[in-house]
Amino acid sequence: MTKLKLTYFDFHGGRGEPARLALSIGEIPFEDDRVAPSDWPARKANTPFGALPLLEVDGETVSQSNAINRYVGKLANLYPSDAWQAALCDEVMEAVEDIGSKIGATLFIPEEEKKAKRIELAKGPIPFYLTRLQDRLAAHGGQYFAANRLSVADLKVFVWIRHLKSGVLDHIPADLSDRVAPKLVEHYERVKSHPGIKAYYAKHGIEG
Ligand SMILES: N[C@@H](CCC(=O)N[C@@H](CS)C(=O)NCC(=O)O)C(=O)O
Repeated sequence: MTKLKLTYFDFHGGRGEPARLALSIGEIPFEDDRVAPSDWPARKANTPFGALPLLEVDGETVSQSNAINRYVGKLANLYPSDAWQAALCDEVMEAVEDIGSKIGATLFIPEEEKKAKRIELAKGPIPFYLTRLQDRLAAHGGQYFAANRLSVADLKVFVWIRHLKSGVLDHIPADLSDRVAPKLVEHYERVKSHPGIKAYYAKHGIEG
């Protein structure tokens, strides 16, 4: 049997979370390797591009979150087999990367700069991506982003909306997505209520 090890930081979110969710929904056994911040400097040099997540498959390593999402999506039947639907799924995952990178750039900067940058993000780029994702959802049937069924694109958007709604991002109002993109929040609730997602977070003792 193929041996899988998914390595990411030790929190319930971020770029590694969609793959954890996909593997769990697909009931595919994997080693959930969670890196503590104190261990990261020593491990960074052993990664292909100096970053996480990483997936090890029978000892071979692949990095880049969306490459990993596509791979585990195929294993878990959460990636469209149709080439066009697969492109729609990819489009959404890359869009979340675009906005996620902008938000990520504000994580470890001085407080004043962080505040200014986040206020700007909450005024422009975040509402832009929220409404455009909502439009793509509506254009593709309103329930899921591709092939009218759950895919890794839905998981990636779910993880992003969950992060926004959690309120952990200072200066970005936790209700921004509710105000700007209510249909996307309905989608978040739809994904959150999936039995596989509920089981995953119940196993980790958190609400989801
Ligand atoms: N394009 C990469 C970006 C990976 C990335 O920036 N990962 C962050 C965590 S989400 C990281 O490893 N940061 C620690 C570091 O860069 O030292 C991907 O999609 O996987």
